[in-house]
Amino acid sequence: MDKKFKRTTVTSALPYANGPVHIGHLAGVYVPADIYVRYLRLKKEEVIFIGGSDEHGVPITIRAREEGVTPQDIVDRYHSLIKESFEEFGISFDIYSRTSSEIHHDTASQFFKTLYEKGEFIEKTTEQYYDEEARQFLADRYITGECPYCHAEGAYGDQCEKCGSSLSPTDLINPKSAISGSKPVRRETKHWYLPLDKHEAWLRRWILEGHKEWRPNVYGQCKSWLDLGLQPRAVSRDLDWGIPVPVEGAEGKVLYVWFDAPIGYISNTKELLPDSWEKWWKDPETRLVHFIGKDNIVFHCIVFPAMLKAEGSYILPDNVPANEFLNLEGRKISTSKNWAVWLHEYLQDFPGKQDVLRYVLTANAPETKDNDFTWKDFQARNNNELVAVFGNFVNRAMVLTQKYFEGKVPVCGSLTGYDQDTLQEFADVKVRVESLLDQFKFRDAQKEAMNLARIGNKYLADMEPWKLAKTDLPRVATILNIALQLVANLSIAFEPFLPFSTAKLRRMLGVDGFDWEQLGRTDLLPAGHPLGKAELLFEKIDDEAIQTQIDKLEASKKANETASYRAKEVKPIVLFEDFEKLDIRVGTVLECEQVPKMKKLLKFKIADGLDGRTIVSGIAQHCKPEELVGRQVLFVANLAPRQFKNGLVSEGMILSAEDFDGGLSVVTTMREVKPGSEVK
Ligand code: B3M
Ligand code: ZN
Repeated sequence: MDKKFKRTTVTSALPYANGPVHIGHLAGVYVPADIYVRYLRLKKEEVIFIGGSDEHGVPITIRAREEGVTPQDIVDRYHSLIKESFEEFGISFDIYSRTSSEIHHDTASQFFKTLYEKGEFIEKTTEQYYDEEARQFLADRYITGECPYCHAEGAYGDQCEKCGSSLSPTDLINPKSAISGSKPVRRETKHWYLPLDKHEAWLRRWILEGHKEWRPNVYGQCKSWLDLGLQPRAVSRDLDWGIPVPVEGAEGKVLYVWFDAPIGYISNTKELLPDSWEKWWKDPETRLVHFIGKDNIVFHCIVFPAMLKAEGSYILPDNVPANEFLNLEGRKISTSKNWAVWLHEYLQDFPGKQDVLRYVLTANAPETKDNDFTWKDFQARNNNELVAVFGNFVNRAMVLTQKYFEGKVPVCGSLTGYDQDTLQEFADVKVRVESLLDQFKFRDAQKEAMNLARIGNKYLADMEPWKLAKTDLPRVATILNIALQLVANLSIAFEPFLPFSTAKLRRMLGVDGFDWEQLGRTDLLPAGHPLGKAELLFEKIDDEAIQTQIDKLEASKKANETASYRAKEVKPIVLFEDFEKLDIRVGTVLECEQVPKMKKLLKFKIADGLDGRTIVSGIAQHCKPEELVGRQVLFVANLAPRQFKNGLVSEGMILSAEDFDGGLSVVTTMREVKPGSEVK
């Protein structure tokens, strides 16, 4: 650890208590955080690991309404389920608490008051949408309507998923409440805002100059937020679930969930260490690290630091190693479509195999880009790596020692060059694994650890001690001594990653534990040391078990496809002469490319039988540019040109069919026609 720090406070995102947790959560946040904390503990560093459930926010109230229960019922149910899943997977929190706790309500309330009294907020009265039927103000996500830019239906009050524009609810054409379906009305309401614009200058310096070492995805996201310019952000909401705004005249208002949730890290530390929590949050010699998913970057790198700074007595995060997303069998994990591997279900199907999942998720960790989990890969990594390499090596070393030396570590004689090379390779690993872990490169660090097992496995395979037993027992003793030292090393190197298996391994070796410092040493087990009983570390997973999982996913795919589906209601009748105003034509795609920095947009050069034109279309997530070049598409030729934020102008609109799951398929002609042909 950096010399200027004495201790580390590690937090991991507080999952919303409105559903169970799945492999995406584990891979993105909790396994990496746990690896890191276990590593620091092994190094005997001072560290605490803070977790908990996020129990406020609109989705929880909606869910409660749907089920006809109270929000508290919902969070009670999922908080326990989530907590249990984490325990079962060995996520070694020092505390896993919740934001509905009294101590959290007090802490967050006090935090708000301090900022309020210091004059760190501005108060603004604005008009917001109100659902008269549901009798409540509507959160941005609960208002849908037509996008004012691309005219797609179903845009949300905060963003259009089609063209990626960020919106405010009042931008929407024909807004509708997602709660009651009724047309919302505008009502005045007062809220408190954190003026992020006032914090922009120091945030720029602190992040853009001071934290160049942050992961490129984190740094990049912060930079684009800062470059767009920060705006004041409301920190209160009109809602009856949450922490009441502790100010007179604020009846019916609660703290915005993203204001109170990060304070949850502090409250949970207080709950854990009532007398010494402050040193973990206020001492400049404490290093604060937030493990999160990429959708939480702005809150942890910009909003929460601004809150902490405004309060005045807190330290700021030193690093925020955010991960990208994990997909499942090529599709985005989706709770509502049941496209997920739920942790509690995994454990029913694969009891005792927590480490296998931890291993596979780390091997595929979405550290630098979105990654894919597939059951076939899960099986292959288990069978070809954990079983065939790691398990096989350990098992051979144990069984042979049992057979030839009555289960006692044999005496090491003189070493050959090959012995020495093998040991040297092992010794170098410590530095490499450490440096990778220090940089939050868990995937590569685990790969290095696995390399140790490969070296060991190869060593035994090359030495073939079983063939030497009759002729040269002292040589067999040396080989097995070396092999056992390597096994002991594996139990250290893998401890942060595979806590269950390494505990088993220590039992098998008859030792209580090692320190990280001992990694790479070749005298971990003295000659004569009695080993414990050999157990199977990992076992093969057969095709049938994998097929069962694939079938399960297929079943939810089917269920979604056949879920009773009815097309959208038809729009009001238009006259023929109105239809004729629309000039739809066929064009041939000459060029098609992704628009830099705008993930959803593709830029087309279209041959239109005239001078050609440029069309920008928000379909990048649905098709690859190279698939479109040379194809004929339909486009609206007389749509008013539209300018995008980056200055790009779109001269028309390419027509696509929208599937009921939101997927888009570009419309084309049945046979080739001349570019510019009219569509009638
Ligand atoms: N509950 C969002 C999420 O689970 C939110 C994180 C809070 S961390 C303070 O993605
Ligand atoms: Zn749009």
